Amino acid sequence: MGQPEEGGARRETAVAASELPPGQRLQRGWPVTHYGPVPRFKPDRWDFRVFGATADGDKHVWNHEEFSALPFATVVADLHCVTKFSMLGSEWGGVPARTILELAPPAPQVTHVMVWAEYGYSANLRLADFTAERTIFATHKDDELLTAEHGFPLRLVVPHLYAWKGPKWVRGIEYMAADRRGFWEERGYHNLGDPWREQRYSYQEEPGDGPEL
Ligand SMILES: Nc1nc2c(c(=O)[nH]1)N[C@H]1C(S)=C(S)[C@@H](COP(=O)(O)O)O[C@H]1N2
Ligand SMILES: [Mo]
Repeated sequence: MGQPEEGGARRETAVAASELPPGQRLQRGWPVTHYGPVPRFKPDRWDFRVFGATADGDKHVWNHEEFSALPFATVVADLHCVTKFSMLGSEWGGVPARTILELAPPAPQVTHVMVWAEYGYSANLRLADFTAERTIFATHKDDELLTAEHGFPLRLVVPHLYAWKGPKWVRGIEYMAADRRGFWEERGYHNLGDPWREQRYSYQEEPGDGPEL
């Protein structure tokens, strides 16, 4: 026997060559990677806020029950950590970022968003990255509710960017009329974070890629 295992190994090599961004390797299982402690979910205190330059000038707030009632969708996407491991082909379930944009539209001058999470973690995105078809606020992965370590009750998944651009334990979105660096973008990571262009570190940035450091 042993035939299936060989087949498996061959497939993995093929996957690594054709589907992984440069410098990434395939990861078995799902490691937990983040800075700081895992927050405890308090359902009665949890809310999701859209603020900053909204079209109507108001802050939009959903409590957990209201957020859970928003239309559910799924997206198949890979996760690429800048520390070089990738996890391929997960099915993320939750609320598409586009749904939030329709319910709480940004003002015309908005060019970027800051995604805010528990304990002040943040990640900045160009509006186009946020409105991308597959960007999703995930509550589920592969039909199972997220665990606390993986971001329960809500994490952002931005399939086409490195995973630090998708905060776990996300609590809100700030609409911005100019770019501003988030948590890792201020600490040496690339302002844009495209894994296919291997935009890992801020020293690789070209003029126009981000605000002055
Ligand atoms: N709030 C928060 N979200 C975060 C991080 C973090 O430090 N804090 N780390 C990011 C990084 S670098 C990665 S690779 C992924 C890891 O997600 P996982 O632990 O579910 O694999 O979460 C991202 N989201
Ligand atoms: Mo990461």
